[in-house]
Amino acid sequence: MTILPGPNPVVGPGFFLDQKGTEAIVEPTPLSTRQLAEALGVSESSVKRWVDEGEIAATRTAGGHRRIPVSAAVGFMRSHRVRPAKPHLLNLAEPPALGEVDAGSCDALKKALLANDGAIARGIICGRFMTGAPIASIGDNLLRPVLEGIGEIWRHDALGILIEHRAVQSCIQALSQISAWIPEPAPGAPAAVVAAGPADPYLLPPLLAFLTLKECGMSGSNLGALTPLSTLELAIGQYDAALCAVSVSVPQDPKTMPAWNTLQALAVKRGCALVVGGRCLATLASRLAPTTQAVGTMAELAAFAKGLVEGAQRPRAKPARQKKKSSSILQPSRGAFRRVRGVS
Ligand code: B12
Repeated sequence: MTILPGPNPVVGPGFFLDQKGTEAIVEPTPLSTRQLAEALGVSESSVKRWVDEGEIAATRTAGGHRRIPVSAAVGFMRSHRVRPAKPHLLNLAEPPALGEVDAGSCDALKKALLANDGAIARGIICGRFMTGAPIASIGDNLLRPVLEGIGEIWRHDALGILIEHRAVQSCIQALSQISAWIPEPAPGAPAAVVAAGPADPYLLPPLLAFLTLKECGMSGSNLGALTPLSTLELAIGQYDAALCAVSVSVPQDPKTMPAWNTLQALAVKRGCALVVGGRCLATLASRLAPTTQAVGTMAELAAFAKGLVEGAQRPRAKPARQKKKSSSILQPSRGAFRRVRGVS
């Protein structure tokens, strides 16, 4: 695929059109201090000062001019809760509101997806991330309820399935953009492998789980939809994964249990935490081994992953003291893993 040079004025920086007119997401051109100042509605001298003080990561051109990667600008906005004054300069096509996820943003996103207005939809989703909402919150509180509403349309409208497919594509584009803004995990960060199982075509749940784990500082890979459980076993070995997250969005027949049992046994053997979640988790949860974590939301997955990452950062010479058992807090620990919370 050939990428045409320069940001496309319609789709904004970060989204480029290839020669067939298909949108492709590539590393956007870094911003000048003037461009970022204009987008944020602050003076250029403020931006230069933030760069010089190390608040915003930047490179220098051969001529000595500061250049700010879009990911660094997003990182600054997130950590300082800055709302862009001219969001369209940052690929946010007039988001109606910025900030944490609220009912207003759900309504606006649903409206944009129904109208097939991908740019507005992306602006709303990316806007939530830019101004500080964690990926988990975007998944649990924005995409999940909005798609639940969209999922009812097929019952009374033949266009329902078309609308669902289009909506999922717009969400994937926004999440792919966000993925580029999440800082790369530190060297040696614990790895995670994520997938939806065999016969499970749903793309958003594994993508959200992967980005949630990436935001928590884990490295690894999203194998996507329709992944045989035996492939996940191979991936756990290849990545030396500390965590394997499987999304279950289609009902699990008891006949699938042998494959699940093999995966569970392998995870225990390799000291890999196996976490399952998803809309159809109830069809599987009661048959899972006690070593497997069954969790309902991305927020719970994030809490679990944070514990794992913190545990991996602790110096090995000082083993963590045995914590008191809790009935409501997930307590991950690489190698010595136990279930402290489940779905009944
Ligand atoms: C998009 C969609 C499709 C698309 C999927 C496109 C794609 N490749 O992803 C297509 C068109 C293929 C499709 C097909 C079908 N679909 Co459909 N689909 C949906 C829809 C609208 C959205 C699903 C989605 O992505 N949601 C967004 C995600 C983020 O939300 P979520 O899955 O709930 O995930 C959250 C949690 O569960 C949790 N979670 C999920 N995974 C994991 C994993 C871990 C580790 C953790 C910790 C947490 C976690 O976190 C997420 C964020 O909170 C739903 C509506 C709905 N209520 O969900 C219907 C829906 C699931 N589909 C339904 C149906 C009936 C079908 C079809 C049978 C017929 C049809 N309508 O086309 C086929 C069957 C497909 C199959 N092989 O099984 C029904 C299912 C009804 C039921 N009883 O289960 C629903 C509920 C629509 C409805 N109201 O009738 N569908």
